[in-house]
Amino acid sequence: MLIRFPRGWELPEREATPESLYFSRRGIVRSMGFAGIGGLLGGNALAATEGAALYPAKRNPKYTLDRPLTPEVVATGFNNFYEFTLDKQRVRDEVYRFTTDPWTVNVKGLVNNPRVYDFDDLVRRFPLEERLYRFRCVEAWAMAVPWTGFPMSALIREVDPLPSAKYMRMVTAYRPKEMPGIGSQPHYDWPYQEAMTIEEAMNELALFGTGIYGKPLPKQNGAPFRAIIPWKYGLKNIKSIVEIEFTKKRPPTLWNKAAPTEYGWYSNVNPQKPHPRWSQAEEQIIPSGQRRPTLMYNGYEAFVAELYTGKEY
Ligand SMILES: Nc1nc2c(c(=O)[nH]1)N[C@H]1C(S)=C(S)[C@@H](COP(=O)(O)O)O[C@H]1N2
Ligand SMILES: [Mo]
Repeated sequence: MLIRFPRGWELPEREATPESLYFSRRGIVRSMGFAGIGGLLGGNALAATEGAALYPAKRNPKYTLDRPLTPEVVATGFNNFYEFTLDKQRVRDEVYRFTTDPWTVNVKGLVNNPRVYDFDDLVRRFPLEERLYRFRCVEAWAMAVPWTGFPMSALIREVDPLPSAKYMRMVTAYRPKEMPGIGSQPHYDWPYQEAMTIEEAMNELALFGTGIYGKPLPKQNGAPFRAIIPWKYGLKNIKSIVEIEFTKKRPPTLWNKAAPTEYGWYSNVNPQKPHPRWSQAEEQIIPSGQRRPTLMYNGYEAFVAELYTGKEY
C-alpha cells in the first residue's frame, strides 16, 4: 500500500483533527478489526493493534506546560538521530531498514539483579504514564511533547545497584547495515552512549520513554525505548537503548568526547552558559520560530536544583 508521508511543516488531515476526535476515531478503527486497520494505517497496523491496551496511557497531571504542545507532525518529522542522517527532516525516511521488534535491553554492571529484559515484557512491567514536558535541544530550538513512559527509578530499584555504583550508562543499538548514518559519519565514536549519575536518574522527572502522542515511539523518535531527561539538553535523551550499565567510574559520552567544550558531561539546560558558537539565553519554539528566554534547568529548577547545589558544572 502506498502511503503519502507529509514533508516539512505540512499538516496532514490527521494532525489537523483534534486529538480527542482522532482517538475516538481510532477506537472505531480498532473495532473494525485487523483488516480494517491494515487498510487504513498500512505499516503501523501491528503497532496500533499491539499498543491498544497500553496506549494512550493515563496522563499524570502533575507536570504542566507553559506553552502549547508541539504538533505531532513536527515532533515526529524534525529529528536528531545521527545514526540515520544529519538532515532532521529526512530521519523519518531513513529509518525503514531499522528493526525494533524483537528488542532486548541488557541491564548489567554493579547491580544485585542484572537482567536482560525483552521489550514486550519491559513495557508491561512498570506502569506507563503520559507526561507533558518541555524539550530543549542544545542547538537552541525547543518543543513541548507528550511522552509516555515510566520513571527510571522503577527499573533502577528492581535491578538494585550496589553501593559502589555511582553512574548509569546507556547505549544505543549499533546496526551499521540498518543505520546509514554510521557509515557516512565514521568520525563519531559509535555506538551512541550517554550517562548520568544514579542520583540524577532517580529524580522523579527522569523517564524511560516508550511512546509519544499517545502511541508507541516511532523509529525516528527512538523506538522502542529511550531516555527522557527534560532538564538536560536533548543530546542526553539517548534513543533506541539496548544496554544499561551501572558503573563506579564516570562513563564517557559520545558528544562530550567529540567536543568537550561544546557539550558538557552534565549538559543541564542553562541560559547563562553559552555554547562557544551561540548564546543559550534564548530558545526558538518549533515550528513558529517564536523566541523565548531559556529557563534554568529548562524550567525544572524546583525538581532538580538540589541535585547540583554547591557543585560547579
Ligand atoms: N542514539 C541517538 N540518540 C539521540 C540522538 C542521536 O543522534 N542518536 N540525538 C539526540 C539529540 S541531539 C536530540 S535533540 C534528541 C532528539 O529527539 P527527537 O528527535 O525525539 O526530538 O535525541 C537525542 N538522542
Ligand atoms: Mo539536540
